[in-house]
Amino acid sequence: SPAPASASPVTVLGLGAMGTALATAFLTNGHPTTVWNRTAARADALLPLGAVRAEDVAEAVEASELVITCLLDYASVHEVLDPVAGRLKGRTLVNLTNGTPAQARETAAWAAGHGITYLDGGIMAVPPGIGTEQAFVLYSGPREAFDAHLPVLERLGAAHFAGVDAGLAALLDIALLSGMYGMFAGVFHALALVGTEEVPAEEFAPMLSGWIGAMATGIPHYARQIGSREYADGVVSNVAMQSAAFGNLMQAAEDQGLSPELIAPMQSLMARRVAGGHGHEDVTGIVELLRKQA
Ligand code: FVH
Repeated sequence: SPAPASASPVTVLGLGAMGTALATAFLTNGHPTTVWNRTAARADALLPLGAVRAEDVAEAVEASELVITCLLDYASVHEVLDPVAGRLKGRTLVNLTNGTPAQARETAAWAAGHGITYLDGGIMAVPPGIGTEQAFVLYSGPREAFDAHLPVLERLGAAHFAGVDAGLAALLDIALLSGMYGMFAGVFHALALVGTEEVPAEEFAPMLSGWIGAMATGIPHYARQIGSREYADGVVSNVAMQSAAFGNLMQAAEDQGLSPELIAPMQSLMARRVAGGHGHEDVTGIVELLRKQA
């Protein structure tokens, strides 16, 4: 009979900052954990926690039915796994390496061709967050494989099943990261801008955090407009007004000796949308200009 979930063995391939955090979460929850890393010394810190260091990838793969990869990119995943594809047959591979939906689907097809059960995943946490309430991980692939390994996967953080299409976890992951980097762009520009007048960034930070949080409450409204492509629904601040105000953001950056390159793309998109006769609509309409057929 299968081992109880609490004792299920796991193999972790890749012991960078994230792979080490994953292995630590399994070890501290009592899972027999076999680890492998290209640079073997990175396993040293896990040995006192009970990790078993495999001599090579083949040995690591054969140690567990559940094999987790967390490597730099999909090229390194294939570099590591292609030579041991035969040994992975009949096992479940959960690939938590960041990548695109296309890479996830290509790897799922590769796995299917070798008789490997494949779940693709996207980790929405930084390494110190793994195993805490802040962490969640997206998975896509066969539902039964996700369900079967859920008690183990939940050691890492909340497990969210994105769908049976292997590319969906990566799609959501990339979308969430896109939101994060867009936020970073505006926030970093704002912190640099106040610094041009020697306003300490640390003093300004709480005001900025509160503002960003308040603006984020509009996301469901924006989602309705973008989902329906009805950009005139429920407009509070039309894009013609916002475009005019945005000119001040650009001018202030120049006046203060700051490059506007983190925020500049919004200006041209808004101006194009207004020029196209959509000035009365909401700013969300700029996504129409992003679609390739536009
Ligand atoms: N760290 C984070 O904040 C983010 C959070 C969200 C998820 N990402 C993704 O997780 C993947 C791993 O990220 P990481 O933080 O562990 O990255 P590194 O510390 O740089 O470790 C990279 C590991 O990959 C190994 N590696 C690289 N190239 C190869 C290769 N050709 N063959 C075999 N292994 C390779 C590397 O090995 P070594 O340099 O120690 O020998 C590390 O184990 C990543 O997709 C993030 O986007 C993290």
